Amino acid sequence: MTVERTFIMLKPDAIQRGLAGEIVSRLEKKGFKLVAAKLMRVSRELAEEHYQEHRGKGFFEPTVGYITSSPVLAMVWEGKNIIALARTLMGATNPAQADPGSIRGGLGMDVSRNLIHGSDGAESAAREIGLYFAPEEIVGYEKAGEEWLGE
Ligand code: IDP
Ligand code: MG
Repeated sequence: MTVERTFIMLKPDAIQRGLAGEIVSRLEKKGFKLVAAKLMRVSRELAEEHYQEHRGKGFFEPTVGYITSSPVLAMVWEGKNIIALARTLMGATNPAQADPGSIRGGLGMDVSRNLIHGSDGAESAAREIGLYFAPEEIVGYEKAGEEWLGE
């Protein structure tokens, strides 16, 4: 396991429903380290770039509309094997099928409002972090208790 960084975004429904604290808390309790965060409105151009792999699919336009409809909380989190671990914590894309203990499965009901985005691999993590953050916005630091998270 190597230390990785992943791009995690709380989508407009998470902010509007007042679930940002709950979701950030789950990420913190897992042991992940927050290294960048900003509340922002995603432009259509950025949303289309973010979801470029889905261009042409039926849910592309609605997803771009959803992501640009209201502010999001864009973040970079760091940890050993975090890309895969964060995907597990988030749960399946469709909250109706996600494990009820997961963020999507526990807090959401419908695939069109699934609360959270997390990078699905090392390449997409690097690409998405670069889309949303300038290098100087990412803040590395020593976090208390890191020695208790693994060997
Ligand atoms: P992921 O977010 O779990 O990686 P993807 O398949 O990459 O899932 O889809 C990107 C996003 O597009 C989803 O998180 C969700 O917001 C939206 N989406 C995917 N499939 C559907 C669908 O069938 N209906 C509505 N929205 C969808
Ligand atoms: Mg995806």
